[in-house]
Amino acid sequence: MASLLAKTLCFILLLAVSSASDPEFVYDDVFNDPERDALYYDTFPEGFIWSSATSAYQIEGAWNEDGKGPSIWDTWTHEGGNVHNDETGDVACDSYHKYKEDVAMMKNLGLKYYRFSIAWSRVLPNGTIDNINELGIQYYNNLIDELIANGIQPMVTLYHWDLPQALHDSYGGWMSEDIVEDFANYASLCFERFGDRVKFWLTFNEPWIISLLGYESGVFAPGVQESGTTPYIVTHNLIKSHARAWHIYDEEYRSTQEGEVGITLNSDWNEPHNRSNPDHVAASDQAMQFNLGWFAHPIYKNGDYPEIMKTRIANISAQQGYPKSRLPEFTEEEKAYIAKTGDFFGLNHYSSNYVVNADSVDYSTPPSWGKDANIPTWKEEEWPSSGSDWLKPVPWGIRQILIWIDKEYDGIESYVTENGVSTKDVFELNDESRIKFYKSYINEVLKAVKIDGANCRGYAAWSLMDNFEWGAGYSERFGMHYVDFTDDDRPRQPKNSALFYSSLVKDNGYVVGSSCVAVISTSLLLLTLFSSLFRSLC
Ligand code: GBE
Repeated sequence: MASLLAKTLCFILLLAVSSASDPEFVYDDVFNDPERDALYYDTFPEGFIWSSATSAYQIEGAWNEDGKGPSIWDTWTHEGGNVHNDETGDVACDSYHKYKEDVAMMKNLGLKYYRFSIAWSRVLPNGTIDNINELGIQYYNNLIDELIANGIQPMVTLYHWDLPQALHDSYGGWMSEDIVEDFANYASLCFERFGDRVKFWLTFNEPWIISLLGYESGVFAPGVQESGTTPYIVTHNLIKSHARAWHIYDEEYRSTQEGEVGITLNSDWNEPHNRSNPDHVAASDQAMQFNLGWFAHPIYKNGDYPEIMKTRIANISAQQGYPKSRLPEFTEEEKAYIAKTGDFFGLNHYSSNYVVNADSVDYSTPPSWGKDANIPTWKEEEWPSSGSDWLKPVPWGIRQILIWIDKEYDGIESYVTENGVSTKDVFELNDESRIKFYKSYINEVLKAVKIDGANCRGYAAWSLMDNFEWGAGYSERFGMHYVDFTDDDRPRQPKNSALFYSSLVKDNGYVVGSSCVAVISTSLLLLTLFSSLFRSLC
């Protein structure tokens, strides 16, 4: 009797121990390396910021209402031929009229932060400070007040791609240095009018996309195709504009408003295909410098572009017969002004690649950023897919990119300002694929913070709701809420991912799931029962 009892006890204990240590995988068919991919149970540090993100052109609609001036995206979508089915953001989610509903959705999710952007041409219809549209200002005041009344702090992007058309028409927008003054006036106006309540500012969203999709491939507004030259000039002006805005805040507003100003950069992670091959490791670093470093090196380090960009572009330009490097130079004075103008690092991240070193350099013309960077990257066929060709979920990549940023920029305070996944345009509230994405990616952020010590302080899910997905129109959906774009009321419905995200936020991370807890506690209970039974028998 006693030996039978002992055996049973041993068996139950074994069961409990093995089930507690059995690795759990989110994408168990693809990413199932126990060291790398096992789900990690822990919570985020107290005060970790949970948010969701949107942008003005993608949700507001009301494109010409109450005095708003046109932006380059109004022109681009109205022109036809540039967007899936010639869809536009004319109405989008109609958030201009439905912002209270949006705020109620965030509140239901339990979010304490909301990342949105201001449409420059809604507050300054011509882009210039001589004509302020008070009705536009009123809209953002209403939104901000509504947020704060519901206990939600605004995180505001000043520029999410919707340049006032008038500035493009008058001097070529970002292609001209004249933009720096106009952006500075716009930023200053926003700090002045909204800064009493907004403490978290982002100057630009994804300048890499602005420069390369807007002025190199020309697949985004304003559709300029001047590869290998104009994108470098555009970036030069974006960086100068960022630095001006930061200095204005620092000198005129920081002491009274006590907020922070950063920028949001986007990049895939580029994983060395073979980590023990130094060429692959160098190629990975080169890829990261050409993507993030192009902007982050000047802003967070020394006011200048990464060395590898300077030498490569100078050399390739010379071979191509250019009298000087296609990469513009900052003066010493400009470098000093630009260096250290980021209070925190904003990261938008969606996917990853493998990278190896290139065999040779392509000196042919026309020049391009791609030839200058010259890094072969790819995504593995077997990696999971999504509603967007460019987005293959690779959860472990976000951990690596956060580590890279932490190391490269000396432990700078960082925020994931966007991360999320698309599904195709079908009515689907049970969005399992999005739950898997968030569950695995946020878990890797947790590992970066708790295991690797990366100084990441917050996470914003893209997106609060389905919205206008740029060139893809409404055909790719990133929302945690479903929006019916065929209904004039644009009704919103929570998807299952919204419930998942809100419970993760409520737990502030991953608490040991019911299955594991159940096995352990049942075993303990049985153990107690058996031992008292055993004692009474003896
Ligand atoms: C972000 O961009 C944006 O900030 C946000 O506004 C957007 O909705 C979200 O991600 C989801 O895309 O013809 O292959 O060159 C490329 C992330 C489309 C970067 C995909 C647009 C990656 C920018 C079109 N890219 N995206 S093409």
